[in-house]
Amino acid sequence: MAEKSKGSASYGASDITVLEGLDPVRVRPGMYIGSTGPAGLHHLVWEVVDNAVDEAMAGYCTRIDVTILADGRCQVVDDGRGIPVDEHPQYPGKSAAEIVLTVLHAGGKFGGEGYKVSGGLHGVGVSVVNALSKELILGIDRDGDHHELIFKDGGKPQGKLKVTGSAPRGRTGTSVTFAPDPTIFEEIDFRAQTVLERLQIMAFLNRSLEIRFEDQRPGREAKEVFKYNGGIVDYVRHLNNSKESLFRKVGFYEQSEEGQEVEVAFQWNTGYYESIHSFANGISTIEGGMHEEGFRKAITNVVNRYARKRNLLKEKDDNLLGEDIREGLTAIISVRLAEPQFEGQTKGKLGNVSIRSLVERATNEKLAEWLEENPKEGGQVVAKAVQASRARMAARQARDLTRRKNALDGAGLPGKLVDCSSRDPRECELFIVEGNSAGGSAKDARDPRTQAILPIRGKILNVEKARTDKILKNTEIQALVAAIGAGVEADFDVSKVRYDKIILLADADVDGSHIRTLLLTFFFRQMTELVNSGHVYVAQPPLYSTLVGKEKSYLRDDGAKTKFLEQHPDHKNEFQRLKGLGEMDYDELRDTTMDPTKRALLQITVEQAALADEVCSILMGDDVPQRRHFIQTNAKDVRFLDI
Ligand code: 0RA
Repeated sequence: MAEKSKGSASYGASDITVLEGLDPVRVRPGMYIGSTGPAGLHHLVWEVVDNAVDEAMAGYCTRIDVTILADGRCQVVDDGRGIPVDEHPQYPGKSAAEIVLTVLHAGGKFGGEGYKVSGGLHGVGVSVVNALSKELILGIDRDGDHHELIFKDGGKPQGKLKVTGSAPRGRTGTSVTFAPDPTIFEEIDFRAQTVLERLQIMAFLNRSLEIRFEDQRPGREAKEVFKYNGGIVDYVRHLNNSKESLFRKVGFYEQSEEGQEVEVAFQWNTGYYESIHSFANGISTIEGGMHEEGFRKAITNVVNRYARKRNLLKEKDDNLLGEDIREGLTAIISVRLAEPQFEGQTKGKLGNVSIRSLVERATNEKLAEWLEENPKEGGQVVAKAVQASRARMAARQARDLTRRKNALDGAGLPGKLVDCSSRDPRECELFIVEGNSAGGSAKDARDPRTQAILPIRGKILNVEKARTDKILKNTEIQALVAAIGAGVEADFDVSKVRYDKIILLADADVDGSHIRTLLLTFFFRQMTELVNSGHVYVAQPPLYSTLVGKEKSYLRDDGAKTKFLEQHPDHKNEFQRLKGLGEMDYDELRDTTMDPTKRALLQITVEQAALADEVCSILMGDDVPQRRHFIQTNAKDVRFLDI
């Protein structure tokens, strides 16, 4: 912190800037953007885009252009009012724009009435982006003038905001062009797919806002325009596109009261999973919260009341449970409120109690109205829920059966599990291995104290196409559930998981890839918490081996092979493609894939549950042309596939 100047007269604006400067951001970037890895890098983009979206929400911006420039910098241009350029009352001699870019949390501090900050992913402000950039160029079109100010080396202004020309005719707006600081971030390469996914969701959540994306990097050129006049109705349609919808219509209602508003869009599909995705001020609330609670409570009431009124549920019948009603439901709940409280492990849970009653009231009134007005669809919803309740009872029997069988089985562990000796879950790992022969080498390669092996025979059941009762009768799935030891589906309790890491180990070929996808789908659908809390990993056995002198080198993929050739320009041996895990000796398998000190694991994360949901449906569902298209366009994306 700056020492206070002695002469009182010299205590002025510059001292304040020192006190409130950007250094803390550079000292602890993680506190402001979560990490300095790829997620943190992309937060920079979200922060700038969120500012522009706020301007759109305030009603002043209709279009946002996000461009990754040829040199790798990111540029965000909006057609809002433009950040104010006049002198800031509290900072004599400095423009408001300079303050917004150099003072933490300055974004909403002025403008009084005019500017209510709402989004801002973490509300940290665009000054954080400036602090973590090697260079940032701010452009503002306002009052007919084009203004510019350049910042360098973590947000140092290079002079004052200046008029450098006139604004294009009638244009107002802000442009921010920034180059992330390579000394702060592990890597500074923006991933187009990540940016696109986020921009599309932004466009869904902000009806009629046009968001354009362009990648100008050589060899990676791409362009995309997102604009949805239906808003979240279009979002629901999009999500159900990969599924068979129960009816054509998508329902919608909204309600607002002082300081907060809710929008809901919904449609059922013929599948067995619920996919309710909720957002608060455009931020995904992956852990749910008050808005989801209000919705769930009300939809259960409304549908039961409706079913009884129409005599689709008789007096003697039990009420339908919420889970019966939500089977196959795709819904988006989007709320906006003044001071969102994000809680929970990943700050993905909305804590504001007042929003619960708003969503509950809105759903009670308006969903009931929708059912009255759409009797055909209403009947279909009830019929599906009744079927689901019957399946639920059958599933309970299957689950009880599984439990009883396990109880008879001594410790309740499946016979083919080769368990580890440690009983401390924090250090234990479970390798799920495809095929018996690979299972054999994995057994020899493991550290028997901390590493357990569960061989899986052939392809497991595709859980996307079966209801819970059938899923639980499958022996491979029973073995998985028993080995992990934390129950399944509604009964799943992540605190009981017997291993810290659940690692999928399958061949690097098409079959292995299919097995991996089936397993990931199973975990995502039936043990969602396991995935969300980061327990699931994919092992990465090498794809190539080659001899360097007498030493065998292993290379994970084509990228590693290319790098190897760059480092060994004189390398003459033709590379060997490893076909399967079974081909490796146990010591090779240990050294390349299993030994915690040498291996590289891929952690499975679900940044956007809606997206993972969609991917599961596409990969495991019935729509073959759509699946083919997905695989062709995403084949290089190692997160899910490596065909
Ligand atoms: C403060 C006050 C006003 C607008 C903005 C900030 C503003 C910030 C950003 C960041 C990206 N695009 C932006 N657009 C606007 C209100 C200005 C007024 O009252 O005219």
